[in-house]
Amino acid sequence: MKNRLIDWPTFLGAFILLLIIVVPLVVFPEKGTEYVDVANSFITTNFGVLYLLVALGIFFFLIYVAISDNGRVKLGDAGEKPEFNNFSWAGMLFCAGIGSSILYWGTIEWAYYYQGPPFGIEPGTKEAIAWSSTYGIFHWGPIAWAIYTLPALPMAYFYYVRKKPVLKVSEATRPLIGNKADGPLGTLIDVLFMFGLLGGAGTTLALGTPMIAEGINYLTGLPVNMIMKTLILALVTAIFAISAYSGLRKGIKVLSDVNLWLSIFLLAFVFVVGPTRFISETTTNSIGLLLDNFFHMSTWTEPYNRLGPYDRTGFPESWTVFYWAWWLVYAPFVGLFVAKISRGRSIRQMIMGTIIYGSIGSLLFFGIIGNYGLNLQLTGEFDVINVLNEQGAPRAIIETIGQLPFAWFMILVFTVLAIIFLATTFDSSSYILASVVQKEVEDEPLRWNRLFWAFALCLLPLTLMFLGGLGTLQTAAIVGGFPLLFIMIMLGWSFMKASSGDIRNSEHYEPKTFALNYKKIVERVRRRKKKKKPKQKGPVDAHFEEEEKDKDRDEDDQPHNDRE
Ligand code: NM2
Repeated sequence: MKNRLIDWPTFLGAFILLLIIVVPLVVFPEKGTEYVDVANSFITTNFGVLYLLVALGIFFFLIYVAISDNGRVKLGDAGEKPEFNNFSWAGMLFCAGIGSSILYWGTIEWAYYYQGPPFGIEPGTKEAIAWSSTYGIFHWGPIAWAIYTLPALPMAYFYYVRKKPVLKVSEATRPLIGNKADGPLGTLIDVLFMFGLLGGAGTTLALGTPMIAEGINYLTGLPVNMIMKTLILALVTAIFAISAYSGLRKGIKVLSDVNLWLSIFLLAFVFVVGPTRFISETTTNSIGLLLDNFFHMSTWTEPYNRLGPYDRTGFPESWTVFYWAWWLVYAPFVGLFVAKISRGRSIRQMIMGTIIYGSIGSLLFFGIIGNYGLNLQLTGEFDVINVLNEQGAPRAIIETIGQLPFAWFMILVFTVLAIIFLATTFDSSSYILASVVQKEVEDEPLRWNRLFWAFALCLLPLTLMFLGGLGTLQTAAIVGGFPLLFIMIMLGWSFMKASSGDIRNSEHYEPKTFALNYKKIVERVRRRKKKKKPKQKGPVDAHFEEEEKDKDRDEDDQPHNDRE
C-alpha cells in the first residue's frame, strides 16, 4: 500500500491545528480577532528587534557559507550537470517564491511610503519620494531572499549529498536533535512550518483575489462581489491543482515558463512605453540610496520615540518586521522547493543564484511598475494616492495599469499574470506540503496527497473570506510563524554541523577557503605573468621614455649634499 508512505501524525497534526485556530474564529469571530490582534502586536513590538537581527544574521551567514568550503559541495554526484538550465531554474525559483503579491506591492507600495515615510521624514517631501521608491526593493531584496535560501541549505544537502529521500523540515534538523526528529518534536517542527505556510498563503490570497477581481471588473464590467471572488478562487485552484497533479517537470515548469515570459513582456512594455528615463534614473538612484543605507534600514527600530515627546510611526513593525515574518513563514517551503530543483548545482551557486536572481527580479518589478506609478503621481497625470485612499489598493493598482496605452489589453495581461503567479506559488506550496507529510519521497509525492493539499490551501481562506476573517488568518499566520525564527537558526546550525563534519572527514579534502588559498592565488598570478605577450613599443612609450630621461637628469642635477 502506497499510503504507508504517509506520515499520519504530521498530516493530521497540521490539519487539526488549523481547525483549532479556524473553528473558534468562525464561531466567535469578534473575540477571536481581538485575541489574535493582541498576540500580533505583542510579538511584533516586543520581538521586532529579534526579527531584524535574525534576518541580518541570516544574510551574513549565507555570504560566509558561499565563500567557505561548505559552499563548494556539489548537490548530487560528481560531474553531474544541473538538472534545469539557469533560465528555467531562476524562473521556477522566482515563480515559486513570489506570488501575485509582487504585482500588488510592486505597483502600489511606494504610495504607502510616500504618505507614511520612515525616519521621521515629512510625508510627500522630496526625501519621502526618494525613500518611497527605495524601501520596496529593500523589503523584497537581498535580506529577504537570504531568508528564503537558508532552509534550502540543509534540505538540499541531506537530499542530494547524504541521499536521504526525505523532504521535511524536521529531517533537516536531525544533526541537532538526533532521533527526536522521528518523535513528537520532529512532528511539532513540521506542523508549525505547515501552519505558517498555510497562513502565509492565506495572506497572499487575501491580497491577490480582490486585485484580480478589480481587473476582471475593469475588463468585463461585472461587479466585484463574493460570487466573483469565489469563482476566481475556484479558477486559480483548478489551474494549480492540475499543475500540481501533473508534477514538477511538466505542470510546474510549464506554468513557470509562461509566467516568466508574460512578466518579461509586461515589464518590457511598461519600461519602453512608459517614462523610460524617469524609471531608469529613479531605479538607479534607489539602488544607491539602498546601498548607502543598507545597515540603517536593516536595523532601524525607532527606539527613542517610545520615550520622548516624539510621534511613533510604527513603521518598523508594520513594514520591515511584518515583511520578514511573512518571508519567514514561506521560507522552509521555498527552501524545500529550491533544494528540489537545484540538483547538479553547488551550494555556492544555489546561494548566489537565489539572492542575486531573486533580488534582480524584485528590483525589476518595483523599479519599473512602481516608478511608473510614481511618475503618474508626480506629473499629475493620474492621482494614484487619491484613488488608493478613496477606493482602496486593488482599484488603485488596476487603474495605474489602466493609464498605459492599450489599457484594456494591458489589464488583461496583468490580470492573467496575477492568476498565473498565484497558481505557481500554490502549485509548489501544495507539492511541498504533500512532501512534508510523507515519510519518504522517492521521486515525487503521491498524487492524491498533492491534490489534497491543493484544495486544503484554498478551502480555509475561502471559508474565512465568506466570514470576513481573512485578515485575522494573516495575522494568525504571522503569530504562528514566530517559532520559525528559532527553527531557522536550527536549520543553519544543522547544515554547518553536518557539512563541516563531512568535509573534515573526507580523505580528498584540501582546504580552499579564500583565506587559506593564498598559495594557489600566488601560483595563478605567476602563471598568468608567464603567459603575457612579449612587450612591444606602443603609443605611450615615447611619453614614458621622456619621463625616465627627466628623472635621470633631475637626479644628476641634485647636489649630493645629503650628509651635510
Ligand atoms: N512574500 C515574498 O504572496 C506572494 O507573493 C508570496 C510573499 C513572502 C512577501 C510570497
